Amino acid sequence: MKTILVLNGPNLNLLGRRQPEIYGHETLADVEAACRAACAEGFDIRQAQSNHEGEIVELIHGARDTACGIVINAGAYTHTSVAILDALNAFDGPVIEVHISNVHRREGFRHHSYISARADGVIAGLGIEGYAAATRRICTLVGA
Ligand code: DHK
Repeated sequence: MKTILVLNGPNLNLLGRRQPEIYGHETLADVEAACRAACAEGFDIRQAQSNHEGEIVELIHGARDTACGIVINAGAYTHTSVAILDALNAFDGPVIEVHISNVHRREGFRHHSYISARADGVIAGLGIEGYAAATRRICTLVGA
Protein backbone atom coordinates (compact mmCIF):
# COMPACT_ATOMS: atom_id res chain seq x y z
CA MET A 1 0.00 0.00 0.00
CA LYS A 2 1.40 3.42 -0.97
CA THR A 3 0.71 6.28 1.43
CA ILE A 4 -0.07 9.89 0.46
CA LEU A 5 0.51 12.46 3.19
CA VAL A 6 -2.28 15.07 3.35
CA LEU A 7 -0.74 17.87 5.36
CA ASN A 8 -2.59 20.92 6.70
CA GLY A 9 -1.03 23.95 8.32
CA PRO A 10 -2.09 26.59 10.83
CA ASN A 11 -5.72 27.27 11.68
CA LEU A 12 -6.97 24.46 9.47
CA ASN A 13 -7.81 22.44 12.59
CA LEU A 14 -10.72 24.91 12.82
CA LEU A 15 -11.97 24.05 9.34
CA GLY A 16 -15.78 24.11 9.29
CA ARG A 17 -15.97 26.59 12.17
CA ARG A 18 -13.50 29.26 10.99
CA GLN A 19 -14.81 31.89 8.54
CA PRO A 20 -17.16 29.39 6.83
CA GLU A 21 -18.07 32.04 4.25
CA ILE A 22 -14.47 31.67 2.99
CA TYR A 23 -13.49 28.10 3.93
CA GLY A 24 -16.87 26.34 3.92
CA HIS A 25 -18.62 24.16 6.49
CA GLU A 26 -16.74 20.91 5.91
CA THR A 27 -14.22 19.76 8.49
CA LEU A 28 -10.81 18.09 8.33
CA ALA A 29 -12.60 14.76 8.88
CA ASP A 30 -14.50 15.48 5.64
CA VAL A 31 -11.18 16.27 3.91
CA GLU A 32 -9.77 12.94 5.07
CA ALA A 33 -12.84 11.04 3.85
CA ALA A 34 -12.78 12.83 0.46
CA CYS A 35 -9.10 12.06 -0.04
CA ARG A 36 -9.50 8.43 0.96
CA ALA A 37 -12.41 8.08 -1.50
CA ALA A 38 -10.28 9.67 -4.24
CA CYS A 39 -7.40 7.21 -3.84
CA ALA A 40 -6.70 4.76 -6.62
CA GLU A 41 -6.38 1.10 -5.71
CA GLY A 42 -3.19 0.40 -3.80
CA PHE A 43 -3.07 3.89 -2.25
CA ASP A 44 -4.14 5.21 1.14
CA ILE A 45 -3.81 8.56 2.85
CA ARG A 46 -2.45 9.74 6.17
CA GLN A 47 -3.68 13.13 7.28
CA ALA A 48 -1.74 15.44 9.59
CA GLN A 49 -2.27 19.00 10.78
CA SER A 50 -0.05 21.35 12.74
CA ASN A 51 -0.12 24.98 13.76
CA HIS A 52 3.68 24.99 14.11
CA GLU A 53 6.12 25.62 11.27
CA GLY A 54 8.90 23.37 12.66
CA GLU A 55 6.47 20.51 13.18
CA ILE A 56 5.33 20.80 9.56
CA VAL A 57 8.99 20.64 8.51
CA GLU A 58 9.42 17.46 10.64
CA LEU A 59 6.28 15.88 9.15
CA ILE A 60 7.69 16.49 5.65
CA HIS A 61 11.03 14.96 6.71
CA GLY A 62 9.12 11.92 8.00
CA ALA A 63 7.34 11.61 4.66
CA ARG A 64 10.70 11.04 2.91
CA ASP A 65 10.60 7.41 4.08
CA THR A 66 6.88 6.83 4.51
CA ALA A 67 4.94 8.62 1.75
CA CYS A 68 4.90 8.49 -2.05
CA GLY A 69 3.50 12.02 -2.41
CA ILE A 70 2.30 15.02 -0.45
CA VAL A 71 -0.89 17.08 -0.68
CA ILE A 72 -0.17 20.26 1.26
CA ASN A 73 -2.20 23.23 2.38
CA ALA A 74 0.33 25.14 4.46
CA GLY A 75 -2.22 27.82 5.38
CA ALA A 76 -0.58 31.18 6.07
CA TYR A 77 2.91 29.58 5.99
CA THR A 78 2.36 29.24 2.24
CA HIS A 79 3.12 32.94 1.97
CA THR A 80 6.03 33.14 4.42
CA SER A 81 7.93 29.89 4.86
CA VAL A 82 11.24 29.24 3.13
CA ALA A 83 11.74 26.43 5.70
CA ILE A 84 8.72 24.52 4.40
CA LEU A 85 9.87 25.09 0.80
CA ASP A 86 13.32 23.71 1.70
CA ALA A 87 11.78 20.67 3.39
CA LEU A 88 9.62 19.97 0.31
CA ASN A 89 12.71 20.31 -1.88
CA ALA A 90 14.22 17.46 0.17
CA PHE A 91 11.22 15.23 -0.65
CA ASP A 92 11.47 13.21 -3.86
CA GLY A 93 7.84 12.40 -4.72
CA PRO A 94 5.12 14.60 -6.23
CA VAL A 95 3.78 17.55 -4.25
CA ILE A 96 0.43 19.20 -4.94
CA GLU A 97 -0.35 22.53 -3.26
CA VAL A 98 -3.97 23.14 -2.29
CA HIS A 99 -5.85 26.24 -1.18
CA ILE A 100 -9.50 25.94 -0.27
CA SER A 101 -10.20 29.55 -1.20
CA ASN A 102 -9.20 31.35 -4.38
CA VAL A 103 -6.19 33.13 -2.89
CA HIS A 104 -5.82 35.25 -6.04
CA ARG A 105 -9.14 36.95 -5.39
CA ARG A 106 -8.08 37.84 -1.85
CA GLU A 107 -5.51 40.18 -0.24
CA GLY A 108 -2.30 40.80 -2.15
CA PHE A 109 -0.14 39.09 0.49
CA ARG A 110 -1.89 35.80 -0.33
CA HIS A 111 -0.91 35.96 -4.01
CA HIS A 112 2.66 34.79 -3.51
CA SER A 113 3.42 31.21 -2.49
CA TYR A 114 6.89 29.89 -1.60
CA ILE A 115 5.53 26.36 -2.05
CA SER A 116 4.57 26.88 -5.69
CA ALA A 117 8.28 26.93 -6.60
CA ARG A 118 8.36 23.21 -5.67
CA ALA A 119 4.80 22.04 -6.31
CA ASP A 120 4.00 19.82 -9.30
CA GLY A 121 0.51 21.33 -9.31
CA VAL A 122 -1.41 24.10 -7.58
CA ILE A 123 -5.15 24.08 -6.85
CA ALA A 124 -7.03 27.09 -5.47
CA GLY A 125 -10.68 27.91 -4.96
CA LEU A 126 -12.24 24.45 -5.32
CA GLY A 127 -13.15 24.16 -1.65
CA ILE A 128 -12.28 20.80 -0.13
CA GLU A 129 -12.78 19.17 -3.56
CA GLY A 130 -9.29 20.49 -4.28
CA TYR A 131 -7.82 17.95 -1.85
CA ALA A 132 -9.54 15.08 -3.64
CA ALA A 133 -8.33 16.33 -7.04
CA ALA A 134 -4.79 16.64 -5.65
CA THR A 135 -4.95 13.08 -4.26
CA ARG A 136 -6.09 11.73 -7.64
CA ARG A 137 -3.26 13.58 -9.37
CA ILE A 138 -0.66 12.09 -7.04
CA CYS A 139 -2.01 8.58 -7.74
CA THR A 140 -1.63 9.31 -11.47
CA LEU A 141 1.88 10.69 -11.12
CA VAL A 142 3.10 7.86 -8.86
CA GLY A 143 1.39 5.15 -10.90
CA ALA A 144 0.70 1.53 -10.01
C1 DHK B 1 -5.74 28.85 4.09
C2 DHK B 1 -5.25 29.76 4.97
O1 DHK B 1 -5.26 29.51 6.28
C3 DHK B 1 -4.76 31.07 4.52
O2 DHK B 1 -3.74 31.58 5.35
C4 DHK B 1 -4.29 31.04 3.07
C5 DHK B 1 -5.63 29.02 2.62
C6 DHK B 1 -5.36 30.44 2.19
C7 DHK B 1 -6.77 28.34 1.89
O3 DHK B 1 -7.45 28.96 1.06
O4 DHK B 1 -6.97 27.14 2.11
O5 DHK B 1 -3.97 32.35 2.64
